Parts: sequence; structure tokens; C-alpha cells
Amino acid sequence: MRTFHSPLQRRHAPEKELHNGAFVPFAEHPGRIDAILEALGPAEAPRDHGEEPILRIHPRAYVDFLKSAFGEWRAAGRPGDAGAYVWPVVGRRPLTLDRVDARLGQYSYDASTPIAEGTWEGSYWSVQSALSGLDAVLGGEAAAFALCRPPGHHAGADYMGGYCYLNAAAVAAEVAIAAGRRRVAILDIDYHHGNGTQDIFLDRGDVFFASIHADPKTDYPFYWGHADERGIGAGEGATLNLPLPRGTAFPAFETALERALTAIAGFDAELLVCSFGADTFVGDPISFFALETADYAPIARRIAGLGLPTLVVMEGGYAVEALGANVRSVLSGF
Ligand code: OKP
Ligand code: ZN
Repeated sequence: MRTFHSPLQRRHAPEKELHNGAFVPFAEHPGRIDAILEALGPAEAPRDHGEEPILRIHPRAYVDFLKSAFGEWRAAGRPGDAGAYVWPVVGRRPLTLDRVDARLGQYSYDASTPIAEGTWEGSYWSVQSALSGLDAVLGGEAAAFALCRPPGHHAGADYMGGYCYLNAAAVAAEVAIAAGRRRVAILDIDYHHGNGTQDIFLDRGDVFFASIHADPKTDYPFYWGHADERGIGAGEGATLNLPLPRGTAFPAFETALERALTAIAGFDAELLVCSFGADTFVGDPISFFALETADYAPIARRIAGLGLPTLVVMEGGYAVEALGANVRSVLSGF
């Protein structure tokens, strides 16, 4: 399968993250890419599509913030990566403030998303990889793989969170619509709910969002991904959340997958974007499902059974020693 990735994506490399009360090495690190490319072989360099497709989803002010935050942080004399430490509570009046500390809080919802020197560049090229994969699929490939990193599914239109800054899957879905696909489905099978993607398309009737993930009652991101979130307005019924308990292994995952696929088939989509996270793997250090490497191939075969042109976008997966084999397994099924 054609695979797209830019070495510039490595430029995003924060040092540490706040995890359960301690600063620990950043789990979403460039070594994840090495592991995947070692298993797959070299990837194609993405074409540069510029900022225009990104701005279809993310407002200019947020993009400018991502570009300038690290420099402002350094200019303020700060060490390390830029990170928020104060957030506006929901309902606070929307002040427009200049200071980088205020903007870090305004444009994020958690402390898992430090901005390092290369964060903009890495995120930009991650989206370009998705757009190049989309080009391949729009050009007639049955499926293509975008080796996105950093991931994107927690990023909303104007906020970062959960290691995500720009939402590559959302940008690709929107560009597919702009290219004339009337209806697009997004299937998110990362361990964590894709709250950013859901938020972006929540009120849209032309993009179906289905997600299988750990129950947010027990797992990040807690505030989104509950089964009663089903879309609003024109998007009513075009969001499907299938939360599963910790410990879920292949049989229960497959049952949820069949439900998601039935819903997507009924939506009559012309293209599928699959946000794939390998953090459903039994050995994932920050997640608690129990899928095995061999399970990813039949999961992909069932998804491919929809018969839709499919862009696979990489999201999470932190068991680096198994990551290459897990990605190879899922791509073999497509
Ligand atoms: C990103 B993706 C809790 C820290 C939570 C955020 C996890 C983001 C996962 N100790 N960190 O969906 O794989
Ligand atoms: Zn995840």
C-alpha cells in the first residue's frame, strides 16, 4: 500500500509530559516513526499542499498561535517546551489576550500537549502526509496509508489536546468533500475517543463520525465519547460512539466494529477515513484493551469489506517494540 510520511514530522519532539502527577518522557516521540518505517520500508514524501486545506478546518488565529507560541515562550525567558498552566472555565467570557500563557490555555483543554520548537513544522507535514494519501485514494487507489505523527484526532478546530495539534483526518475529510465527495465517513479505532474530530463534524450531516474507544467514564478524554453523544442539528444521528470497557479483546471489539460498519454502510458514504490507533494493543503502556498483533488484519479486512476508497491515518500507539508489527498487520488486511 502506498505510504506517505515526511522526515520533517520528526521535528516535533517535546521532552516531557505531565503523567499521573509526574513529568515523564513524552510518550508520543519520533521513535514511533522509526518503528513503523522499519517494519514497512521507506515511505513516499508527501506533496506540499500549502496552508489552504488546513485553514478549511482550523481558523487562522489558531494556526498563527501554533506557529508563534514556542518563540514567544522563549522570548519570555522560559526553559523547556511551552505548556499551558491556566485554562478558561467553560462559560468564561471569550477574552482575546496577547500573553502566550493566556493563549496556551485558550487554545487547549489539557496538559498533554506541549509546544516544542518543531511542533508547527511536524504538525504541518503530518497533515501534508494525510493530504497526499487522500490524493492517492481520490486518484483511484483502493486504500492509502498516511503515517501521521503527531496524531490529530483530539485536536478541534481551534484547540490542541492529547498530543494533537492539527486534525489530519478532519482536514482530509473536508478536502474530500471540497473535491466533490458528497458524503464521507470517519471511523476512529484509536483506544481514545476522537473528541476533536467529533467536535468538528458534530453538526454536519455530510460527514459521519463513528468511534470505538475506551469508555470515557474510566479513560481519557473523560468529557467526550459517551454513547448518548449522537450529533446535533443537521448532524443529528451522524455521530456514533461505541465505548467499551477496559480489558476488551477481539470478540467484543469485533461486535462493536460490525455495528459501526453497519451504520457507515447505511450512511451511503463515498469515501472512508480510518483514524487508526495501535494503542488498542494488549501491551500498550498507557491503554487497557487486549487486542493482539494478529487481530489487526481481520479488523482491517472487515473495514475493507465496506468497499469504500479508504485513507488510513495513523493516530496513537505507544508500545514501540510492537508498533511496526501492529501497523503491518492492519495494512495487510486492507
Ligand atoms: C493520544 B491518542 C494521562 C495523560 C493523558 C493523553 C493521551 C492522549 C492519547 N496520564 N495523555 O489518542 O493516542
Ligand atoms: Zn489513543
